Amino acid sequence: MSKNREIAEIFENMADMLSIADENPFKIRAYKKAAVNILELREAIEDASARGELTQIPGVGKDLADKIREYVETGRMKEYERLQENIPLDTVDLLRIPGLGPKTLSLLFKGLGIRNAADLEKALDGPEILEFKGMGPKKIEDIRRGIALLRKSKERSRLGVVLPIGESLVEAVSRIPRTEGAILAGSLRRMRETVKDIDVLTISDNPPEVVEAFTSLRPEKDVLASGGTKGSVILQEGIQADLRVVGPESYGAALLYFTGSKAHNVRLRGLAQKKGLKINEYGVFRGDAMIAGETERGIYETLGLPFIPPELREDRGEIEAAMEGRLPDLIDLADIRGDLHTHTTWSDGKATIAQMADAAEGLGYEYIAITDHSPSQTIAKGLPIERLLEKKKELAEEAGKRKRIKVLMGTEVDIKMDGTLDYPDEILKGLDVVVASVHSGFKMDRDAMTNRIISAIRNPYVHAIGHPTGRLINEREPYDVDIDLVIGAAAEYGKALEVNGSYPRLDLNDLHVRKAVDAGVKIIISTDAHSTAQLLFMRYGVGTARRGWVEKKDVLNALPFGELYEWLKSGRG
Ligand code: DGT
Ligand code: CA
Ligand code: ZN
Repeated sequence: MSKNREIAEIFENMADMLSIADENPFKIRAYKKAAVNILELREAIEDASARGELTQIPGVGKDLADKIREYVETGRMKEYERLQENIPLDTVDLLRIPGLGPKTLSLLFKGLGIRNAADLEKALDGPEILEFKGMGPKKIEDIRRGIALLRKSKERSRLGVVLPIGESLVEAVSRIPRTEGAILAGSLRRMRETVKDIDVLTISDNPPEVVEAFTSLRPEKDVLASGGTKGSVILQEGIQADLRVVGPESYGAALLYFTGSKAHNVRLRGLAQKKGLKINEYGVFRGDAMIAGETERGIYETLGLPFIPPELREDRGEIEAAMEGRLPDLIDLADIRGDLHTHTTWSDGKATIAQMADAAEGLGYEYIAITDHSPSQTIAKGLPIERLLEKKKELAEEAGKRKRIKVLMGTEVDIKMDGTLDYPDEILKGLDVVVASVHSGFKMDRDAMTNRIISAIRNPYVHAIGHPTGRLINEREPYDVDIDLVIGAAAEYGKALEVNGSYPRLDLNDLHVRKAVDAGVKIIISTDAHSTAQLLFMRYGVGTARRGWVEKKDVLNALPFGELYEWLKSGRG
């Protein structure tokens, strides 16, 4: 594993520490810039270091190159450690609290000696805090909520961060000799939006040897427990991973048990009891005789149930639906035929229209809509009308060159504070795909925000509402909105709601999207990709939709192009 990510993170932390210490802004920017460029490096930074070519990385001068080399060679960076003596990482973490910027934190750090969340919480109760600029009762309440969010984020990590780590771990486990069937279980397999740890299950006739190999896969990590059939480690990314090793006869039972959820398992055990059976992580038993255990399907069968997909196993009615033969036929990643919310270099994306179209074609898509930001999004380089028209020309050219994929001209148009849109209707009318989103004024009260979004739904040229609640998992609470009324309006006006698959968003969430499809609302599952790599976020969106009982028929971007196009054109007058 290359150290690129670790080193980039160290530089980001150093930049934050320097800004809390109120140091030279140029120095701070240098660390930040180096961090970004290291993340974008296409090789292991160790290799560049070995060739003595670190200074060829943009933004890396001699001073930073020395620090990188020191870390590559010794696993330490003295300057980083020296900074931490003064400004602990716990203090840097406080920057993640919305509304608490480096300037304020720097003042609190110096003035009140605030070093961590506990210090900050205490200070919020005292009178001195009100003497700091911008601090009033409302701000203090916001910071309190921010602290709670920060604490939660330390316990549970986001799906899109952990799933790739879990998958590479499963791959490593499957290469251990005398093991087969390595698979993810737990909340990761259920595609929960956040997860506490990584649960891996595998088969072997020699569990202790496999456990031993598991705990020494990567030398950097801590081993919490090792022995018998179970190993537990902390990965270098700071996430716990547990491995259980079972015999083939119990694989299905163990997979079912460790996939959970606990609530689902409890219900299954109850059903088994009623049938005079006992079910545990080894199998299903009648008296002493084991009657199932090898496969999950076999176990469900002994209970008189069809196979229940992991994403549904939350005791949210799936058992009843299974008993009555009305489990949903869930949308699959393979059903997705295109992406209807993406960004390019025309606004704040990293890839060009051509590159995004190529990547989408590579995924086997039939269509992609390019939906850059509208003018209000100045930071995201939203397009004024003249630029939008220029883009339209380039897009038409790109679209004309391609036979396999349709490239659609779209926008992610801002819903302004008063509920009007950031482009006039005449402009929207000329676009293939209009996704309307809220990107500002998050603090509006519930009624105003609800009406604001419903106004957008009423606009005849809007197709869908993007990330309808605005939350950022572990970072920002959703804005206050009556989602039931939004869903009602979408149903009434025949508009779609988005499941944004970008893993910090997953918005709508699983519960909301279920309400939406129950109300007959169509869904778009999109990635909001700002680079070609982010087109792969689709699987998180599909996972969330599956948790929300979404079927193929509910999803617009599972339609063949002709039918989608008809839907896009209908009702636009
Ligand atoms: P999380 O919090 O993201 O790790 O969520 P899970 O569901 O992965 O929870 P975890 O890792 O504590 O346990 C994995 C599975 O093991 C869980 O989904 C169900 C099963 N399990 C754990 N503890 C119990 C228990 O006390 N009773 C039952 N029936 N199942 C349990
Ligand atoms: Ca787990
Ligand atoms: Zn957006």
